[in-house]
Amino acid sequence: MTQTDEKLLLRALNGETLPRPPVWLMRQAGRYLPEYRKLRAEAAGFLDLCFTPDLAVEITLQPIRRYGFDAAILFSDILVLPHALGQKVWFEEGIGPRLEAIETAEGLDRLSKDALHEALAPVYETVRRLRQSLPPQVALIGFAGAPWTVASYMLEGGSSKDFAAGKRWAYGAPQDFGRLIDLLVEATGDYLIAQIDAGAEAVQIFDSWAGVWPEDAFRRWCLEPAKTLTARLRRERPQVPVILFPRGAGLLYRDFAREAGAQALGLDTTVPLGWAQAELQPHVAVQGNLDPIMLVAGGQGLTAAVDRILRSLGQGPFVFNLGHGIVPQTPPENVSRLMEQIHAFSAEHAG
Ligand code: 1CP
Repeated sequence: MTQTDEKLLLRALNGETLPRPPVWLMRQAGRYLPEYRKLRAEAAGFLDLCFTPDLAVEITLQPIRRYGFDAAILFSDILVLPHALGQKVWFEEGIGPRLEAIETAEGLDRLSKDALHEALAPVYETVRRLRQSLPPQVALIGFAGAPWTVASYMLEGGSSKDFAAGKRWAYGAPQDFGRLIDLLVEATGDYLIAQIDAGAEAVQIFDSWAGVWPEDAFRRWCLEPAKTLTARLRRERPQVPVILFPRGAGLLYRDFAREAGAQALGLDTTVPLGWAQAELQPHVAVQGNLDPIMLVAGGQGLTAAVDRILRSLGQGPFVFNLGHGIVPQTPPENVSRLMEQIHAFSAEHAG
């Protein structure tokens, strides 16, 4: 394939500045779409959606059909990994993810990678089918949670406001906590490589809760694992770009850009655009960072915010996205307006 035939997402991730940036949205499949809610209501449970390739493929394709995004992200969840390591995981209506919390070092010993690929085989099948059914210009993104973010759910037993369980392990029993992080680095690498072999063309690693640590702990539990994982992916599957999303990293985004070794960084909503242009884009492609609530509010505020992002980050290698996942209250027509605006920007800049 000549470079100009290559998919827009892959060109941007590989460092090209494009007249019109590729666009996809984190959590682009999901509860803001009526067609998702319909399938969800008919399914036995959320994990069944993730582990039934017919349903997972259909849900992945729904936002592609409706909006024409430049990339599809595999429909699954970061918590299928603890499930595949042998931890009990379920989703409670109205509450969210629940896990049988690991409370002792012996609890860690019961986790095992032995049945990983067997448990995740339906996810790989979904990836294979997606590669066959996506339109030729649409890139397929595989994903996993970063070790710390996944560990936080494993130790808390679900979502958390203060991450006290994970932090107590990290500060009070760093060796045991390190053992869990090491296991997750390995298992996540195995999992992403299998997604790539099934057809994923880029991978994103979500460290949604990276922003809760002091600097030294951040380096040890977020930056170091990201480096190890990225180095393995670049060594073993060098053709596939890696996007890291250390949400809330603040000034330490700079260290991620210089040290982590990924092709791209996902920026959260708080990262200043001028700073990202000056400090991050010389090192990596960037992705982001519209406030998801701006997409709910819509109107002129949305138009102005999108324009600012396009005019600043668009001057370097850039993928348009949100600064965190799309929220269920998002009016679907606001996403249509966003797409029109990005495509119009492209027409203006091509001429
Ligand atoms: O009730 C429902 O229908 C389930 C809602 C839902 C959906 C649609 C959950 C439960 N997960 C998902 C899909 C999902 N999760 C995707 C699909 C692909 C896409 O279209 O983008 C992805 C990439 C994720 C990743 C994920 N899950 C993250 C990282 C990204 C982020 O948003 O920070 C996290 C932290 C999770 C855990 C999780 N799973 C589900 C929920 C509601 C949560 C978050 C809970 C919390 O805030 O702690």
